[in-house]
Amino acid sequence: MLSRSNITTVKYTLAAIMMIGVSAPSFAASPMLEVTPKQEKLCAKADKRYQELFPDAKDLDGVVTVKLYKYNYCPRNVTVKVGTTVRWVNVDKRTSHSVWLKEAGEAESERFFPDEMWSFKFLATGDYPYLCGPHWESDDMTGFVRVVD
Ligand SMILES: [Cu+2]
Repeated sequence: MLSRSNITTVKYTLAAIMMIGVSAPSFAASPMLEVTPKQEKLCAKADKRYQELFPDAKDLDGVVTVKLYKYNYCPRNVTVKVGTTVRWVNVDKRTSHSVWLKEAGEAESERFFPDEMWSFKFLATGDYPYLCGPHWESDDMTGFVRVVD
């Protein structure tokens, strides 16, 4: 996670670049994760599976759902308002996963199995990269939550 002082440095650097008339990069500092076309397809399937598994699921105020499917978090990047609960739902067929907000200093979640879920309420703004304990190294199973005011 960027520290406050790093963020300030980035802002001043961007301001300096703009003052000398060079166009600023398109938020090059953004640490949001790349989403490949393959991941987009997998996430479309994950959405379908979620609807099949939980046909009665309702969109709840203050809750954002991320699905876990074939070593991916879907969507991989989410931006939420402070106070939002993110609910990670495993829609895989047999693999268990976890959510580890490691850079925020949180403990890794329990491994949760198909049809199970795990939630975390974000009480402070900031960037929260996270990973799946068993699969981040082998499958780059990582995700990102940006919490804004
Ligand atoms: Cu995993």
